[in-house]
Amino acid sequence: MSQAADPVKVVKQEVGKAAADRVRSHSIVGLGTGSTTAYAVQFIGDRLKRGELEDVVGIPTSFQAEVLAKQYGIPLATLDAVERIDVAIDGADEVDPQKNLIKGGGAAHTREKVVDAAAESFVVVVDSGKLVSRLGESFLLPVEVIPMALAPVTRAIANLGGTAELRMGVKKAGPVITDQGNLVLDVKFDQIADPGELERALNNIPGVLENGLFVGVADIVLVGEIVDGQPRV
Ligand code: ABF
Repeated sequence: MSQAADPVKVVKQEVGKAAADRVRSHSIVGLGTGSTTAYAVQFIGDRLKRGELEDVVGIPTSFQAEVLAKQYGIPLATLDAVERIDVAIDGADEVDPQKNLIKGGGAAHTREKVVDAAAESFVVVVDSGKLVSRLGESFLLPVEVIPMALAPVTRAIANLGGTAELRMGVKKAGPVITDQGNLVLDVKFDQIADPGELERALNNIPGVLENGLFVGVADIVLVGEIVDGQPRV
């Protein structure tokens, strides 16, 4: 008996496809990280293969994005080789009504913010479970920290009202290490009243490289959900 399709997977596929369908030929595309964006990368590759698209160049935001793009045949470039990014497609962990985001569940938010913020159009791809009324409700805020500054940064975050926890790897054998060779703190704030102010305050702490608040960066948010048993974007 065939297994019923996982509805979350179906929704991720649909929203990834909707984002891939927005890509035009002769464009430079920022390729995000995460399972939803992975479908967008796959569908862009499919469109290239079918000849629906031509002359697309990808700018990966992580090693994972680079591997996926190569797997699906999307030519890649680095930021110093392009003059612009036409569109960036990326996931998120939380989206608020103002299209502000928390990202970094995949520990890739530093390169993601560089690419997403540089894009003419930043398209976010999420399932409806990521929608929140206020950031920080359901997801800890990731903060990338250089290893030698872990202790003072943890104290400085506490002074901002946050409780920081070092992100450990899957087997808890050691901490997660970012593509830049740094550590990630996951921070609980009781409430994030002003995401823009907190984003600036965190990045102003010596030793913090980047945090997962993306305020005023997203242009379009594509939300996938199941309606009457059918996936809808
Ligand atoms: C990445 O996508 C991360 O910034 C974010 O945490 C993640 C969301 O992944 P998924 O689409 O798998 O939920 O960009």
